[in-house]
Amino acid sequence: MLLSRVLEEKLGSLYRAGGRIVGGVYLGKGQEAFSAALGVQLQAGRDVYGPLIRDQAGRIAFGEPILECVRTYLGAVTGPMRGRDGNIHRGRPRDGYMAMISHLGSLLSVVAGALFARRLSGNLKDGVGATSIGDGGTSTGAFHEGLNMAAVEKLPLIVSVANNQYAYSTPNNRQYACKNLVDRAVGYGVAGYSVDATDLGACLNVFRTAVECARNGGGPQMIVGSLLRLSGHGEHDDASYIPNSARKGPGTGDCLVIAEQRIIDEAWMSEKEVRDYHAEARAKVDQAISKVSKEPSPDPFKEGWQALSSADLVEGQHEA
Ligand SMILES: Cc1ncc(C[n+]2csc(CCOP(=O)(O)OP(=O)(O)O)c2C)c(N)n1
Ligand SMILES: [Mg+2]
Repeated sequence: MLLSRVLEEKLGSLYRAGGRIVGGVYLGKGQEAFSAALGVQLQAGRDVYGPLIRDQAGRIAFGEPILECVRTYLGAVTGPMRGRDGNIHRGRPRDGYMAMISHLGSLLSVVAGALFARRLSGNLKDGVGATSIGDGGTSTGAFHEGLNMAAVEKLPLIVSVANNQYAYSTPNNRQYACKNLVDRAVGYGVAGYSVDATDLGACLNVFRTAVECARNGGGPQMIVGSLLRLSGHGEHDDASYIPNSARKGPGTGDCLVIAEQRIIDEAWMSEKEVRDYHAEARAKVDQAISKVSKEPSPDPFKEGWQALSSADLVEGQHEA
């Protein structure tokens, strides 16, 4: 959570400084607990993961080195997309780590499809798949089609719904008319859970339970976490449409601050140890940025045009 926060703050400042980052920067500020709590339950190699734009913490928890993130944002040819696709559109699909297409539901059927393909070829074993969606994304056709298919096939799919109260500038009361988004799980015959996504302990518990259920044949699991988006939609957006009144009250706090306070209150760590972790995270991020800054961009005369830019990523092809 902390490494994700520090990394994203750095990416945000590089974006605002101009020139270093092409395309947008989308942050998961305030969603780290919900995202990381899912990521730590998954195992690279065994499971499929399709993270979305607010899942930097989940990506790190899943095992993605921060260098892969920095190389993608800075367009280095050494990155997983060889500097050919930016920011959150990165992954290693051959390893079950899906490259994001869109934030609006399309990854649900991609992850469901990967699980189905593994089952048909006898490779699924006890693997599960997970992806995320926002409150706005649950209104899209892709979300409903994907979830229905996963439910009918009883696929071991975990869908984490981060209800951060806004879809860009659209508030919840203009987004859906059911009482709670978790009601949508019932309609598809899917197990549903609600959690305060600013509470790290609660998030860890709910994802542990859901992933275990999916591994043991319980079919799709949908977890709705409530929180508030603590950044703009992207760094180009100042979120001035969020009224101050929405920033108060339970479930609107900063999960990282809350988790650190709890760790100190419970005497699991001293304040100094927490500060040391901050310094360590800053050093790791600075090191990664400085290393990647010296790495080359792609050479258009040498690059091919595969959708997944390295030959190594394309199914069935390997670099010599
Ligand atoms: C078809 C389409 N329309 C619009 C967009 C731009 N867009 C990307 S994410 C987003 C809002 C998503 O809101 P939500 O699902 O609540 O996720 P959050 O951003 O809050 O994490 C929009 C409008 C898009 N990517 N695709
Ligand atoms: Mg939202």
